[in-house]
Parts: sequence; structure tokens; C-alpha cells
Amino acid sequence: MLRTDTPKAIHLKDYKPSPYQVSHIDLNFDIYDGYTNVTSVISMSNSADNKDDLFLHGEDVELLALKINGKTISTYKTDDQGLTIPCPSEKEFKLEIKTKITPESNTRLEGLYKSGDNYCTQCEAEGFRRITYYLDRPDIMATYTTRIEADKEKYPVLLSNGNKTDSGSAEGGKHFTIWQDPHPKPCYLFALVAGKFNHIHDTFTTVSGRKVDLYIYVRPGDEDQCAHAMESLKKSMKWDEDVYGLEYDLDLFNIVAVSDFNMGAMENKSLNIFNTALVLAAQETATDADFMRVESVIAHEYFHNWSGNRVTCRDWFQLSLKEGLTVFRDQEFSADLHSRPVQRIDDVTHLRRLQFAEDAGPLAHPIRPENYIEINNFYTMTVYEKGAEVIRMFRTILGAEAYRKATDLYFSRHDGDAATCDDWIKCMEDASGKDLTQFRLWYSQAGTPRVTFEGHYDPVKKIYSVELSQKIPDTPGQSGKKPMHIPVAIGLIDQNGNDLIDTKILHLTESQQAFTFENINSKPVPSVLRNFSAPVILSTNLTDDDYAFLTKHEVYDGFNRWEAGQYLHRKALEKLTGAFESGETKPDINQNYLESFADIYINALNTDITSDERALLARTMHLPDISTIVQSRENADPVAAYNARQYLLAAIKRTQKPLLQKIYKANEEKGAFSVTPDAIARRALRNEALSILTATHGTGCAKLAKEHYFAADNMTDRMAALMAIAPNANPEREEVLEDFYNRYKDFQLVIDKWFSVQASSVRPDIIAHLQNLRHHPDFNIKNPNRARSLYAAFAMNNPSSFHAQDSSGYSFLADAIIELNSINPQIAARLLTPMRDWRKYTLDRQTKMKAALERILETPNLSPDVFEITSKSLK
Ligand code: 0A1
Ligand code: ZN
Repeated sequence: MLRTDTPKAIHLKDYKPSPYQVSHIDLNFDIYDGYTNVTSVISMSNSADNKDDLFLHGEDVELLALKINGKTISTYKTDDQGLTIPCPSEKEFKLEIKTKITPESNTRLEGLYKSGDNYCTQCEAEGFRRITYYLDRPDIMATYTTRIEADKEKYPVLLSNGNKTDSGSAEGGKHFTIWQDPHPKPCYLFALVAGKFNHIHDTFTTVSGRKVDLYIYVRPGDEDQCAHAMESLKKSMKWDEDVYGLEYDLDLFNIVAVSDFNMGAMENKSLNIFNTALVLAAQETATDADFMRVESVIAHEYFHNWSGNRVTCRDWFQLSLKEGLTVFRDQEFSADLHSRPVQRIDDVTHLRRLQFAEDAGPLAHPIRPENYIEINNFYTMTVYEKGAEVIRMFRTILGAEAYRKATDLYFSRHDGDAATCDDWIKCMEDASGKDLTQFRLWYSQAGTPRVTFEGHYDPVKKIYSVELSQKIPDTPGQSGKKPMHIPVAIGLIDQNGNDLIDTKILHLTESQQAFTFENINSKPVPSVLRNFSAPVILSTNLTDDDYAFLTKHEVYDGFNRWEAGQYLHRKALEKLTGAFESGETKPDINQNYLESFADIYINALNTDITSDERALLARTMHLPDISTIVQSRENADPVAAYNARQYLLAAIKRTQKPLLQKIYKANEEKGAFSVTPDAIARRALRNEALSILTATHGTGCAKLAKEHYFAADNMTDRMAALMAIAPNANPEREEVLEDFYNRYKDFQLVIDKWFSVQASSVRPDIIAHLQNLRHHPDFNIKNPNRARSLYAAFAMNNPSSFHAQDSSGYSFLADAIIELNSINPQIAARLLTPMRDWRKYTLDRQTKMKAALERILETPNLSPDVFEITSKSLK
């Protein structure tokens, strides 16, 4: 059926507390082959003056029985949204509901579903309503008792939230466990797992001396890839005590890894469920970046125990209350454990690539959205990553000490609450005494602010004066925005590289504002927006020479030292892209810029530098990717951007080959493999050199990449080789790809890499190749990781192929979205991301992308998820 109705949007302004409340819920899961029966006994109350019906959410559940206080009721109504019961006569009552569900056919992976042979749940945001009828909203909080009964042989492990209070045998070869969670929680934090798993165990003793048992459950055989996740968990528990004064609150903490999962992981109370990709990590199968991601996601989910679970969200518009805060917490955890500037560089690169693009497109929304059709569509880069930037700015504005006072206040004042972003801001104000009225605009205004900096030195008066201005662009549904409170961190550096002042925060609050620095004895070079103190797009009156100076002398702020180099890269690439767009084939490259590489490379060869410095240099050598280049252009041509980038890489290789070869040699692994900061930094630097040395895809490149591949004893190096060889048409490519496949065919997550590296590589026959991969026996569109490894890898990481002029890339993706619409709407909607900003591209591409979107919109039985993103993109 074609979608003729428009799914209804939900608005923040319509929020009303529920007259019905729940104090406790008793759940019973009876798992059979092919179906599961769920009985829930809900202890409810109704407010004194309420006479409205009781509406309970429920989707795709079959109602078997319904009783109030033990009496069957028949005066109810059901529809595809839920169950309506006339207002019960008593104010306190027990509602008993029996439903039947079929996890075996649940391909949406929301509610109770099967991953392989195991059962697991995903209830955030609105999955609980696919298990039973309930008030499925986060401000309804209750304690839970959960009984699970299933076949003992097939499902030896039966887990839920809280503490296990009983277990035993049941009839017909079954067994049961009973779980009690003493902490009241919304149903999105409910979880259940039943299956065959092996586990590793450890303990953590909290600051007050409570011993907590820690378990990680994985598919039998995967236990030897869990040690890193366990170490990460213990580090997270310690960090939250040390940095936020927050202690774990139960005697047990379980993590379960499943292969089929829509997102990264989920913070269910004391039973975190993870995508295997974010638990398993071993030298042979995981890259250094994978190790880092596992650590940060383990931390992220653990930190939610306070920022999300103990203090939860009143409604889904407040999502950034828990997500922005928890992302900021996990970013700081990683920065404390590793290199602070490198962490900041990686976080900002990610923000710019994906969140800035979102903020500039048709789905731009504030970190606290005002309306949505499908909440799953609002687990966005804006809510998460820009949300984290906003929390970071609170800390910058308050200072570290007042910020900690404010978070203490927040966690004590709102413990056990379903809170709002305004509650958080109020705590920041109350603890610091600061008025944050204007700062609140970050919660309601979308769009990335444009900030302009102009600095001038007066040698007579010895004054350095600064003029800052800001402009917030219009976004869908929002225009004529007010100036925001933007903290701009600035340093002034003299010609010898000394800081003339301590880093100063300039509080930009007006459209245009002047600041002066007195007693500045020589002409300084300003370092603006140190550590990326606000999520803005900055332009300055600094010269290329100033930026070149900063790449060498900005020693105080590693982030800005890197940023200065990126500025020069971007500028060179933009110029070349423009030249390729207008048909030039051999444009000139700025010689000063090319020569500046020699300095970078000589520095990288310096044996005295620290490992952090080495890691930073690897990132400095890396040119911005195509999607970043394209962002600053109108009517962009990603093929021209790709050609420009390749052209520049070839020139760098040609002019700097001996130095690159030296870097490659000097950073060779000596001795046994390790994951120390030094070893990681050396691999990063060496592989960056490899990628430039192999960028021209000739026979020498193929030879070097192949050697690198076969010499590797770890996945970081193997993947670097694979990426270098995948776009190379020489015979070594097939040899290496085949070896990789055969070596790792039993490792799902590594086979995901095998798919994604091929989908991300530029080759003339890419579409035919993608079609082969799509029909490969290992391809399974129902597994989100595998689907992403082909489709998202292609559309997001291979822009010049995706935007091929013949529109073959658009058709390939649109077909997948249409197929996934009926299998897993959440994943289908996410795959629309690279189509949303169709207005950015050349006119012919716009027409073709628009046509692909229209074809999607005409799909029969379009899910609200896909409908929302497609229709808003076309508006
Ligand atoms: N709260 C989790 C993310 C998450 C959201 C939705 C999910 O299913 C629809 C799953 C996980 C986090 O922030 O880690
Ligand atoms: Zn989260």
C-alpha cells in the first residue's frame, strides 16, 4: 500500500505527565520454540482527579488475557498503536496482561528478538511496547521482578536486570531464573538475554569497599577476545569515582555481546547489551582504532549508569541530557587515558565530518529537538556529538571546579528523577552563580554558528585588538536567530614561540564584539579557538604564513597546531578542486605549501619526540577527506574533489618520497607486538607514510602494499595494507584480498572489514563489484553490521563512486533502502544519510538524487522511519 496518510509528529510543547503511575512490575517470560508468552502484573495508581481512559502502548503483540485486580475485563479496545482500557474504578490496582510475541520473526531488532540462536532485547527508545502493553515512556519508572523460563539445554544462560534471587528446574526440560532490580527505571532500560554463552569474570572493589562481580558473556569461542573490554570496564568504574565521584550501585554488572544489533551498545541497568564489534578485540582481529572504540563504548555505557539511568530523561526530547553528557564523559575518559590533543583531534574530525553536515542539511535540528515522527531517527550526531560540545562549553564557562560542583548538585538533586535539560542548566547556574540564560539558546537553535575573527596589532600603543562576530545560519523552520554565548579560547604567541598571555576565554555574546589585550610588546600570532572551544566554523584574517607559523610554534595547544596544518591542507585542496571542476587537468600546486611537508616529515623523523607527538604528526600528515572538502563548496563535485586529493597526494609523494620512505622504515615494529601508546603512534605514522607512498596505485605501490600485508602481525597493519591495495588494479590486489578472506572467514567482524574495504575503494567496475559482494554467500542484509559494511561503507566512505555521474551509486543505495524498509526500518532510515544533502551537489546530481529519493517515497508500506527522513529531505 502506498503511504497516503502522513505519520503524526510528536511535539515537545505537548508534553503532559501521565495521570497513571507504576510502582512495580512483575514480568514472566515463558520462552517456547517459535513464540514467547509474556505475563506482566503491573502495580498501578491513578491520580485523584483523573477520569481519562488508560492507554497502553503495544505494537505487534497478541493479547491473550487482561485482568484488573484479578477480574477479566472485556471492555477494552486495541489498534496498531496499543490498548485502551476505560478508567478503572479504583485508584490503586493491579493490571494483569498476557501477551504472545514471536521473537523468531522480529527482523527490526527492537523488543525481544533472536540473534543467531540466542534471545536478547533492545528496548530503547520504544521497543518495550513490542514485548507487552505498557506505558512506554521514560517518565514512568518502576521496580522490576523478572522471571525467565526456557529450555535448559538450548538456553543455559538466562539474564535480566538487577540481582538474581532464584533459579531452578522447570517442567519439560526447562529451567528458570528470577531477577530483582531494586532501582526504579523506565522500561527502555529493561533487558533480557537467553542463550548459550561463555563468559569471563572479574571483580571491582568500589571506593566504599563494595565488591562488584563483573561478567562478559560472548559466543562460545570468543572468550579470548574479551580481556580488553574487561580492563576497559574496570578503568571506567575507577574513572567515574575519581573524576565525578560516582560509584556503582549494585553487586553485579553484566555485559552480553550479540552479533545482530542496530547500534553500538545499550546501557540497560546492570545488563549492558553490546554489538560484538564493540566488545571483541584482539591483536589478530582488531585495529588500534577498534581497541580505542571498544574502550570508549564500554565506558560510555558504564557511565550511563549515572548519566541516564539513575538520572533519566523525562521525555525523548531530552535525549541529549543523557547522551550529550555521556559522550562528553567518555571523550574525557579517553583523553585522560591517552593523548588529550589527539583525542580532541579525532573527536572534532568526527564532529565536522558528520555533525556539521547534518547541521547544514534539511534535517538540521537543535540538540533538544522540538518535534519528531520517529524517535529512532533522532539518535543523531547533533544530539550526541554537538550535545557533548555543549556540555564541554558549560565546563569551559564555569571552570573545572564549579563544573564539578554543578554535576554533584545535578546527581544528588535529581537522583531517581526523569529530568529535563532545563533541570541540568539550573544546576549549572545554581552551583556557579552564573546566569546562563543566553547560553540556553544552544538547546533551541540549530545550525553551526559562523564566527569571524579579526586581529590587529598596534605597535605604538602595544595593544592587540580583536573583533569577533557571529552569524547563525537559517535552518529548516528556524530563521532570524539570536546571537549565542560562544566561548572563544585564544592565545597570543610571540615570534619566538612563547605564549604572551595565558589562554583567555573571550565570551562572544553579541553579533559583533571588540576585545583588547594590553601590554603586548611585540606583534603576536593569535591562536584562535584553542582546543576547539566551541562547535563553530571559524574564519580569520590570519595569513598563510601565520598558519605555517602555528604548525611549528603552537606548542601549548596540540589541537590548534594540528588545526593550522589542516587549514593549509583545506586551502590547497579547495583550490585544486575548483581547478578540476572547471576542467583543468594539471593545475599548479602552491610550492610553499608543498615544501612545508618537508618540515613535517623531518620532525616525524626526530627520534626525541614523544609518542603523543608522533600520533599527532600522523594526523597532521593526513589530508582532509572528500566529504570535508565538499562541505565548504556549493554545487559540489565529489569526483573533482577526489581527483584533487589524489593529484595532491601524488605531488607529495613525488616531492617527498625519500623522507616518506625513511619514516616508513624508522617506524617499523621492533620486537613483539604491543598496544602501548608508542607502538600505536608508530603504526599510525608508518601507515600514513604507506598510504601516501601507495597513493598512485602503480606496480611499485602494489608491491609495497603486498609486502606490508604479508609482513604484518596485527590487524592495524593488515588493514592499512588492504586499504592501500584495494584501489590498485594490479594482480596483487586479488591475491591479498583472497588471503585475507581465507585467513579470517570464521571471524564475522573481520569479514565485515573485508566487505567494507572493497566497498570503500575507488575502481572503475565498482558497481559490478558491489553487486558481486551483495550476492556473496557471506552477505546477509538482515545483519546490521554486514549491511553497513557494504552499503554505508560505499555511500559514506566512497563519495566519488557513490556520486558517479551515471547515478549508478544512487540506484544501488536506493534499492538497498527499499529492501531494508520492510526488514529493518531503523537501518534503512540511517542509510539515507548520504542522500539527505542532495542540494549540495552539481545540478545534474541533484536531479538524480532527488529522483532516487522520490522513488523511495513511493515505496508501498513505507515505514515512518524512512518516510520521515525522505520527506523532510525533499521538502
Ligand atoms: N543509548 C544507547 C544507544 C542506543 C539507542 C537506540 C538503540 O536502539 C534503537 C540502541 C542503542 C547509547 O547511547 O549507547
Ligand atoms: Zn549513550
